[in-house]
Amino acid sequence: HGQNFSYDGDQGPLHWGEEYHSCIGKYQSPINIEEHNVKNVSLSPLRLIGIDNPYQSYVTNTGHTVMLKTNESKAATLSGGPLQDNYVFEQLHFHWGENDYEGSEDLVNNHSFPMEMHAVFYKEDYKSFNEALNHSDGLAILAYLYEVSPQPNPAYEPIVRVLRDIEVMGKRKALQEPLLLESLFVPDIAKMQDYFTYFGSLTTPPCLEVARWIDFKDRQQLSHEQLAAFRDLQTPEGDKLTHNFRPVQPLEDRVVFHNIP
Ligand code: SG4
Ligand code: ZN
Repeated sequence: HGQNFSYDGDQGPLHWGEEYHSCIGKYQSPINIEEHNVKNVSLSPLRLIGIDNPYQSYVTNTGHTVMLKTNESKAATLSGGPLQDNYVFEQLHFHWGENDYEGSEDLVNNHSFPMEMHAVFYKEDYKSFNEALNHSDGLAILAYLYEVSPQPNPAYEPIVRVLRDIEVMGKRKALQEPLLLESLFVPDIAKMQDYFTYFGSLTTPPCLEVARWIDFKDRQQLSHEQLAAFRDLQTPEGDKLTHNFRPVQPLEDRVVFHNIP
């Protein structure tokens, strides 16, 4: 359950709502963030704790994305900013497109980016990720957007290097070295408080409306070759997973906030 979907055709995003009713809900993600239409706010500092220790980590080809988890159950906690409580790191994963001109889920001023990373956290009080999915304040998701650079980004090389070993759906592979989440989550501490935030959903079925999204304005860089490595992963059908982003959804009556550092 929850795996019975794809990014094209009969089971593509336009049909998700037939089986998963939340996918036609009012507060869906992703969205187009229009910078002229955000509400500026000054929230308490967003805090990420525990990310300065390296943790043994592994990646899995889920058939819909490549997902990274650590062997540590509380590798990192997130709090502050728009959040009322502590949120525990569960997993991170990526969304990409078939070329370097599309692939991100959220858009900014209708502009699409070649990749987006989601770091998913669940509310600590709910004890488990699955229990958190039953509550509208269950998840907090950090979203990172990428641009193409001539040089590879060394912080992502440990992940890119093992992708060839997990091309088939269901394959899993440990990273060679313990991973410092800080290198992915806080590339530049000076820019960490500059983000957009809004309430929305999971961007895949079952599209539950349980997520506080935090989209950093800072862009990270990946080379064309690093991006291309993701497109060689395979779908459940054994085709190439060339793209795995959901189209943007109506904002409806939601407000997107911009935190001014
Ligand atoms: C990806 O397919 C993840 O691998 C899923 O994680 C995740 O589902 C799904 O995206 C939706 O998450 O941040 N894009 S998103 O809104 O976290 C969940 C798993 O399948 C439920 C574990
Ligand atoms: Zn995602």
